[in-house]
Amino acid sequence: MATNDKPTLPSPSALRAALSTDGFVVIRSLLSPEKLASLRAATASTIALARSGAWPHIRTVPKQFPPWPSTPPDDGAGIWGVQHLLHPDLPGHDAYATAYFDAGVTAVARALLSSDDDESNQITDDDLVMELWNLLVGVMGRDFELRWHRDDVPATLRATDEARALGLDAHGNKRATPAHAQWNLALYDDESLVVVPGSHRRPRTDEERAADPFAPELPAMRHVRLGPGDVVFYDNNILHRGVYRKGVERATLHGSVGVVGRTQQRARNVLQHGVGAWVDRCDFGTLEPDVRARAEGMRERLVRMGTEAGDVGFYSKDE
Ligand SMILES: O=C(O)CCC(=O)C(=O)O
Repeated sequence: MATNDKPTLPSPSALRAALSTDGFVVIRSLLSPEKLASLRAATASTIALARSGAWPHIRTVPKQFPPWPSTPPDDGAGIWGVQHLLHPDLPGHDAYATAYFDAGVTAVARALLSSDDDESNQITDDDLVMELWNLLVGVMGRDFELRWHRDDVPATLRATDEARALGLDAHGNKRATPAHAQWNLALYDDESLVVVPGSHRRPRTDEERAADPFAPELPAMRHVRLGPGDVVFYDNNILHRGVYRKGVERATLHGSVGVVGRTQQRARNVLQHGVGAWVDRCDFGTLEPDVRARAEGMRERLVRMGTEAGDVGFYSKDE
């Protein structure tokens, strides 16, 4: 597998087939060693800043869903994530912008958001919308686990409503091409993400419904094992969870990108994370000209989408 600036990617059809069948697709060594080194240096500083309480946009243990407090908990439980890597006030935001708008990452996203069946439904850079770019970090205070969940489908739904919310037709196929792509890009070995392959295409089984939300085992579940520079793109409505062991080094970039014109639900999801408060001030001046052009276009489309979506509030899947 190539580890230079132009990694060898599976074909667009192969990427879509894997995502469609399994609900996730792993691409090895997407990052060059140089980019990996630069991102590791940036994340070391960012993690120290966030753990010290000097960066307010964090995910705190033991809270799974937003909104999170703006300081780490007093009891030493610590943080499990850092939000808003493209925020202009975050030192290192330019390194994170380079990775978010990276040619390889966006090529995979474009492939996954395009259609096999419809020649006219091929996504270009001009269709992409900037969304979320966060960092998932190792927990230091104690072990921590996320419950089994789908990001956009509540666990309270009955099977027929769950199938509808998953966008499935009567044959279990997705009705529409996806509105966004989501990925984890690991800077160190990472096996925190656990998924049930294929579960994005069906309601939960009776066994899954009856299971403890923190069940350590579900039938056919799989730990997604990533090495440094590997990326997993996944359907965010696959049944999944995170399992974090105290003291394990983790710096995994966690992002999503949308498509212009595909559902307002995404605007709500993006804006609930507070991106609207700073997106106007993003600084992409240090990016290479082609990457900068892509970045400015994606940012502009987010601003437009935010304006059209109107007011949004936080929601909590804890409720
Ligand atoms: O830690 C992970 O990779 C999973 C994170 C996750 O499930 C989430 O943020 O909803």
